[in-house]
Amino acid sequence: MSLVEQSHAAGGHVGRPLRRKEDPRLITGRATYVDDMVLPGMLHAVLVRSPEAHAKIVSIDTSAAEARDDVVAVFTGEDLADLASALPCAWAPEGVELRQVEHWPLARGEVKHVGDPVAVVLCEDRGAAFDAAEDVFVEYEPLPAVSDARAALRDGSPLVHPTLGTNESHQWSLGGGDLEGGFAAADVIVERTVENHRVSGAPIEPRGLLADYRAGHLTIHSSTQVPHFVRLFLGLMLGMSEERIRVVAPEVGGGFGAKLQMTGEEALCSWVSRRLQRPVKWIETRSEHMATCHHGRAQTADCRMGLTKDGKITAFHVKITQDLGAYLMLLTPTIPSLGAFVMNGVYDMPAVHTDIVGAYTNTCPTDAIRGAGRPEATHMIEVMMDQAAAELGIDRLELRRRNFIPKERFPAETAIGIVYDSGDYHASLDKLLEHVDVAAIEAEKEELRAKGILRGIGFSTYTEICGLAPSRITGPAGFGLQTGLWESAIVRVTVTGAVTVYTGTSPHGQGHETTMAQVVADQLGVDPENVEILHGDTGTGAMGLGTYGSRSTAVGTESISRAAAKVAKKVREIVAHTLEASPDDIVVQDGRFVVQGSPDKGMALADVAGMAHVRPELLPEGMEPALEESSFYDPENFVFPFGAHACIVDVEADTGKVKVVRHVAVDDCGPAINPLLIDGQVHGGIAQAIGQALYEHVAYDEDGQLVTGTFVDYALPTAAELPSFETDRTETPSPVNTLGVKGIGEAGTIAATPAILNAVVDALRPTGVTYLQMPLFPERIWRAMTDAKGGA
Ligand code: MCN
Repeated sequence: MSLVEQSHAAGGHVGRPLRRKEDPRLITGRATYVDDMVLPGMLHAVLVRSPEAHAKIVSIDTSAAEARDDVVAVFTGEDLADLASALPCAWAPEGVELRQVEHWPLARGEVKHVGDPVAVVLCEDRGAAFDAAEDVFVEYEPLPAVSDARAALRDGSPLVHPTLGTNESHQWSLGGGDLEGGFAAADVIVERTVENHRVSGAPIEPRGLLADYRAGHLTIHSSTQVPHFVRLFLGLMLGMSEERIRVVAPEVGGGFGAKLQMTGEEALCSWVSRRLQRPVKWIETRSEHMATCHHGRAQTADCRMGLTKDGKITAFHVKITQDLGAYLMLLTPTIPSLGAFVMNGVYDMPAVHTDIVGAYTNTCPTDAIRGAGRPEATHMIEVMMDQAAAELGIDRLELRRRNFIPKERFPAETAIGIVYDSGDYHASLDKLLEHVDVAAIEAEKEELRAKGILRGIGFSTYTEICGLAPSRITGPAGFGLQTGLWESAIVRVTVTGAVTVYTGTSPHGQGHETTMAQVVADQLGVDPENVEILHGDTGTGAMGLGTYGSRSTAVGTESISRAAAKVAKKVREIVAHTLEASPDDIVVQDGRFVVQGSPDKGMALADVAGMAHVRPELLPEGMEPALEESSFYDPENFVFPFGAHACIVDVEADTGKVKVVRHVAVDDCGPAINPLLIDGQVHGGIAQAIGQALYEHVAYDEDGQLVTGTFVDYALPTAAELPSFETDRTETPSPVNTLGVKGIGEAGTIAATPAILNAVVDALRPTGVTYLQMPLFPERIWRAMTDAKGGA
């Protein structure tokens, strides 16, 4: 039994739907976001950004801005010559050489995309800084631009970085099994191009920071998911030793991957603060966010799936063209590789191969947005499964079942050599079908058609790779991200028995203060209300690598649990010593450490803590005083959550407008620490997937002008567009960690888009439409129906 299962069984706090401890301050406006912070002498930074997609900077005239009374300073790229380095280079999978250029916080010589910053204006008043930015006159000489990745790879395309001589940054492949043999053995080969278009993270709170350099030390509050990374890279860029830099992520109003960079603005404002010896605040506007905060997805894939006539997959080949945007951010080239790791999905595929080519375009850089590579891969696999089922004339759920990796096979090594930890794919599909009466939905289709409504149902069965950590695989010796990723934690019990936990993870909406407290509470026999979780501060917290890749539970909470287990062991030894029992007989029961079988013989944590702090002479011989332990946890493997989703849609036959009627999700993230929070994560993820499938699209025109610069053009779904989601779970523990847990933070975005697309295609089949691409805008659907009819 995993630790979480034991807690479930013992009626502990784990497994209970506790409400989030952090919510009262968040929903009563008592939380402190960066923009709430004010320091004496603080300046506001406003960036002057390029309106051109690609242009030579002929001159920048700052004199009019500088002449204004309210302007304190204006800086351009030339002023930053004393930065020790450019922004960090991107990591690449082992053996892949990236063609990349230096990326500076302010452009030098040329701008490469709309929004590329060229100057910064500093004023005491933010409004004045915006006005003054209008007085910075930049003369641009426009250059030819390219905004489409496939076009960028064609001969004769304008070059984003002429010094590289090509728009291709790199090629990379990951595969296993006999691909040629697999296709030769196939009776049917299904080929489709699958689009995962560009989206924005669009957190409610855009990015923002407050940098304060004084007396040789820099403190920067930043709305970031990765404070420790920011400190490391700030040190390198500013030429400062890390112990002089403190990065604090205060309340962070959503990230969705958009805040996992070391950004140019963080480096720029820190540099300005050092130069002017004054605090500098920068708060991103929504339009800036849309144009300059990295986007995600932007992958077009040519997919080929070979199958026998009775539906066994023999080979799967995917060729991805990734739109990198104008520069490589930290993870840009590795995003498709995360998808490639799980390109066989939940299926037993003997041969799988992913080829990736990265193309520069004159657009905002792309990087990780919730799911990062795995929504794209799942979309490719699951759309192809439906297309293959239709071509073979086999029921699409039956096709899936015939190919599922059976549960007896776990831990299951896939064709590319990744080992899936645990899974039961039949069980999650069975559970999904307990909620969805497919026959009844088929019957409803007929009735609704008479009213001009086309009803469709779509499915996806998925797995994903998360718990990003194992250095063995992610580090230079492996084939992943070029860095070891682990987590650390400190668990401290004060003299009065209060528990403080320091974690290196850095939540931005996930509710860690609640779920992490639940785990510690059960280990130490206290109430979760009395466990304080401190995070997001390099100055006081434990070292850690941040929150992304659904890693905080499987890596961060596991690390905390390990440190808490060490504290609990010490407590058991003290109690046993005091009560003259064996430590092995001491158990946590009803909030006390008691002798098993004699619940009246025991001690509360507070009593033990008091003794450990002030009466060391009463402790077992040689034991150090106090109760504090730490842990560094580097797991052996990733974890692989899985599940099955169904989506039911109605499409208006006259207009092509799609309404999601129901979305049912059965997910498995191992034993639940908090089912309420898991539901919240799944709801948010599905909403984001519905957004991608039906409404959201970051679009550029052919010249590289951003067409969707505000929420007027970039449509985020609201509650009005979304149904009430139906969720359920199976719980299959992971053998990788003692808690048995896997991640859930991205599952909704990973699983849901293919279910939606497959549902829309299912709805449209009577009209002759057999395939569609996202985004499923009404016009696109209407045109497909019209074309299928042979033109209106
Ligand atoms: N959980 C649980 N039991 C489990 C597994 C998870 O109770 N068996 C809970 C966890 O304790 C945690 C939550 O579910 O409270 C998510 O945990 P996990 O899956 O480990 O994901 P992370 O905490 O690492 O969060 C990262 C993930 C990512 S990558 C993005 S992007 C994302 C997301 O979480 N961005 C979010 N969820 C978000 N939610 C909000 N509100 N805002 C964002 O920006």
